[in-house]
Amino acid sequence: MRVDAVTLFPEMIDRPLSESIVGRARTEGFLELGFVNPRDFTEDRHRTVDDKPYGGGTGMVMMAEPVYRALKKVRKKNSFVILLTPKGRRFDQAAALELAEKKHLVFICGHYEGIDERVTPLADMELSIGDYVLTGGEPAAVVVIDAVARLIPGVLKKDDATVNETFTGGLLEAPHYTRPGVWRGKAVPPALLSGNHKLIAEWRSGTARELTAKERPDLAGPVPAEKKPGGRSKGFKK
Ligand code: 6GU
Repeated sequence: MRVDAVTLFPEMIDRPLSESIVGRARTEGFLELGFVNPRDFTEDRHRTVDDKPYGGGTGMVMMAEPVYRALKKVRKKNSFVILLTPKGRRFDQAAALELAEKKHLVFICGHYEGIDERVTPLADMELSIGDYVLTGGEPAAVVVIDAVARLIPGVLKKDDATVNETFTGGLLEAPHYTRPGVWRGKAVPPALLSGNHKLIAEWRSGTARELTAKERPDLAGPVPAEKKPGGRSKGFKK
């Protein structure tokens, strides 16, 4: 897959996606990642890419023309163009699976207060990674590209690593354990030590179901009747 990012800050995307699994996917050619900087498509002495918002207000707005020219440079017939913006469709695993089917993704990253609204029709999709505000689309691009890259066949060693995992089946995944069998008095669930593959699979699916019902009853998937809405998630317990 080829991915290009239209961004004023290519290093914000390039650096985090040079490590670990995605870094290797790039060196092995599963993922080609390129960058195009709107600043390189300006013509004034100061290479201006932003200006004050019409109607007043704080912050600066990215001008349409440099973004348009940068996009024009990388966009091909088969490109799927994604505008990263907090008002976009919420990114989730289903969206990652959709994007993993594309040959060429182009991400447009806004910065400052956003991009001139008139570039929006240039995109095939507007995407947000959640209901909070980032300084720009670049961290969101890292998140989306990471989630998509690991779905490219060959990127993960075991093909089924993406089959049983959290969200793909509409459930959270059962927890994982490794050696030692007893760590500081805490034992690994006996089913996992049984060597009985059927028992292990049953433990994992049962545990996944319970965990999802308790922590994320909002998730799709087979949810037990006793699901209780409004439960606070683990990370927020006092
Ligand atoms: Cl895609 N961009 C910005 N600036 N903030 C966000 C976002 C994107 N997704 C969530 N917050």
